[in-house]
Order: sequence, then structure tokens, then C-alpha cells
Amino acid sequence: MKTVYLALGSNIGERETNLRAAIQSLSAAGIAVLRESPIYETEPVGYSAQRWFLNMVVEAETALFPMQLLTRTGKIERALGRMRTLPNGPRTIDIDILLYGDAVMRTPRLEIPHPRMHERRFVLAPLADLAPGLRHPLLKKSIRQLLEAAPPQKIRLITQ
Ligand code: GSY
Repeated sequence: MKTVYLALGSNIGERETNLRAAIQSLSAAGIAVLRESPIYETEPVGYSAQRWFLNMVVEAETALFPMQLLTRTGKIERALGRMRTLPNGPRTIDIDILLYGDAVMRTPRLEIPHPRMHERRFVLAPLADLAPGLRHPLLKKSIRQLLEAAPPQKIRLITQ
């Protein structure tokens, strides 16, 4: 069993309902969600002319290998009606693999740790709520330290 951290985001439709549906689907797909962060409302990064996101992070346990995990999360995104109109555009649900134990891997389809997690407050803030002392396996810094150093981004806590 591996402990994994997944980032969830939604900025289309009933955003909180989409997050909750993703958590339900993960549990049904062999990805047991152990803990959930609070939900944050966050300014879009990248393509700014879109609705603000709801973002959160879950800690989960799974026996799936990384590529199997990616396939399952991709299926859940599609099943929940993910539409990709623009490269960094709006989405019903996005599920990103942030960390897979302390594994480091780089393939054309999947990079672990997630290659942009350390620069995204919308990921680091909820991850720090769950695991502030966890060390990034490549950067060797704690999530708390990465959050302190991350570029500015408007985020606000909406649920505890
Ligand atoms: O990779 C996640 C999708 N995404 C987000 C997001 O989840 N939240 C915010 N605030 N901005 C984002 N830009 C992209 S792309």
C-alpha cells in the first residue's frame, strides 16, 4: 500500500458537488481516501478569464501502481464530464497526482512529484493543512517551507 496525495479542482457547475463526487468515485476505484483538506476558493492560474476554482487535497491509500492510478483518475475525470476546451481552461473536475509515497518518476504521461506543485498555492495550502512537515522528495523542503516561498495567488478558505 502507498500513501498518495491528490489535488482536486473544479470551476464549472456545482463545484463543491463535483469535488464530493470525485471523492466518492476514488473510494469506489480502489483509492481509499483517508483524509480530506478544507476547500479553498482560488484565483485561476494560467488562463485568468475564467471562474475561480474550488480546490482541495486528499490523502489516500492505494495498491495501484502510478500508471494504474493515472488511468483510474483519468476515467473518473471523464465520467464526471470533464471538458477540456482550452489547455489551461475551465474544467468540471481535475484530479492531479501530487505525491506517490516518496517516489520520483518522469515519463511522457506522468511526472511524480507533480512538476508544478511547488509553485501553486492552490495546491500547497490544502496540502499543508494535511501534511505540513512532509518533504518534497526532489526539492527536500517541507510543504510548509514551499508554501512560504510560493508566488502570490489569491486564495480563501471556504470550509474547515
Ligand atoms: O491543474 C489544475 C487546474 N488548474 C487550476 C486549479 O485547479 N486552480 C486554480 N486556481 N488555477 C488553476 N489553473 C489550472 S490549469
